[in-house]
Amino acid sequence: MSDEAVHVAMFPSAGMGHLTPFLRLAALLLNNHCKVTLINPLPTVSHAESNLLSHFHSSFPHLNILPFHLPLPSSSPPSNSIDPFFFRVQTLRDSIHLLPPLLSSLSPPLSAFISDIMLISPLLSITLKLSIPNYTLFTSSASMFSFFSHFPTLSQSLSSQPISDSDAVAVEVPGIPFSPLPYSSIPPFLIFPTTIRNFIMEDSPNLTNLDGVFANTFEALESYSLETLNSGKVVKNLPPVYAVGPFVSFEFEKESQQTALTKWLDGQPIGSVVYVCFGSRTALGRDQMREIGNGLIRSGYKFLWVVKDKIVDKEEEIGLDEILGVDLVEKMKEKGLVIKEWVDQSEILGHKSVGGFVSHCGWNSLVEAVWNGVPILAWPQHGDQKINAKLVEIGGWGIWNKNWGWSGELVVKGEEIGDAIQEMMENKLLKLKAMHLKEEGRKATSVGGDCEVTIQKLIEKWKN
Ligand code: BUP
Repeated sequence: MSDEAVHVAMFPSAGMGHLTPFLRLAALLLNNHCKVTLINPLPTVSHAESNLLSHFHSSFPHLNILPFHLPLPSSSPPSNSIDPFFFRVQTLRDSIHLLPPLLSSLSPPLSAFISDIMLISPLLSITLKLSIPNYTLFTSSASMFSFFSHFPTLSQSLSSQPISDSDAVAVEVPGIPFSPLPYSSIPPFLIFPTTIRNFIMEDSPNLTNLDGVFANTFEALESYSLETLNSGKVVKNLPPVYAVGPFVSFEFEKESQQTALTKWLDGQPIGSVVYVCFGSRTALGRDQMREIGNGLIRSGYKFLWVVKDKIVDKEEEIGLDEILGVDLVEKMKEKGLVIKEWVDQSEILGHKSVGGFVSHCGWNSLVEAVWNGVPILAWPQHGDQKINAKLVEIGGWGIWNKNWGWSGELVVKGEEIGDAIQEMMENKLLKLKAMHLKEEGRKATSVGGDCEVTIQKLIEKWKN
């Protein structure tokens, strides 16, 4: 069988935090002469997703895009507060029965199917029927994957009653290097009955039916979790977890309007700029954003801050003056750049003038920071982010002030933020650790490194 006959279908779910790693893995497979079919649910939720897909297709014209037109959802989101990306996951799961006729037209026959973790249960009946080896790409840390795998067992001991001191109460989670995990670090939507919790309760037991799990991580970053997962100590009969990270950004991710940013960064001294971004789906409250502005000024460092006012970019319509207030915008002018547009974050983190990253600890952002040796001021907001923040802290390449809580729990004051930024920027040990991980990450992706060897072995396996 020729390499080209290895045909992999990939099915991401919603949001840039999921689409980006899928496309980075797709690029790895395409560069290794696989045929890739990308299932593309339409319409996309955000502009950022449509733009990235179109850039990707221009870079890889031989990518086969399979449009998957979704029916209108049978119900509207229960309230305005629901995250539209979560709602999309629900629609995808409800629509999966429409996929088989589209798959049957694919040629050559599929060698493997790689789907988002949130889609594995509804997809299983299809892939099992068609006898296609079934993989998932887990888009968060291996620690978080341990949590996900162990969740049905863990859920039995979780109290749905509010706990008065949620830092003091902790639960054991095999595979997490800092277990026991305090209650306060468990994603709140998994403690109480929610749709996402129901999905995980359904999906987690199905992990043992998969052929493998891809993870955007590497030995030096998460050796404990990888070892524990792969030795069956988290869940018996779990399929292999393949560490194929750190995923690197590709040419298709370059943003044309970035030139002005790069020019500004070029003019700053090495390691002097703080980069601030809370990911593609976190819109902080305006009070909190104004405190961040004050904190950045107080820190005394130059900064590049990506502001998001709405969860979905299609709804961003209000200018910075209104979001942050004219006075603050004016005061910040000489000290840094504040932008509302999508930026090429990987390129920013790779710029020599960037010395620290105030991050929500989305996994892609953290891996991009590692790739570039940039220390972190962790400020987790939702979901998996406290688990990821703790990994940064124990790895010694960032700091985390746990009193800052989850998004919206309290408004952290500018003084505290400014002081924490100074601490991150001035702590030489953080930089040393970050640089060490950078070197290890580069080894993992170099010729003969873990990432390349694993991908090559899997491609060989799929040929047979
Ligand atoms: Br905003 C923004 N440019 O302007 P995470 C984000 N990104 O390149 P999230 C940009 O989006 P989940 C921007 O580099 C990363 O690859 C960033 O993923 C990129 O967080 C991605 O870090 C964001 O995992 O997703 O968006 O909260 O909730 O799935 O973790």
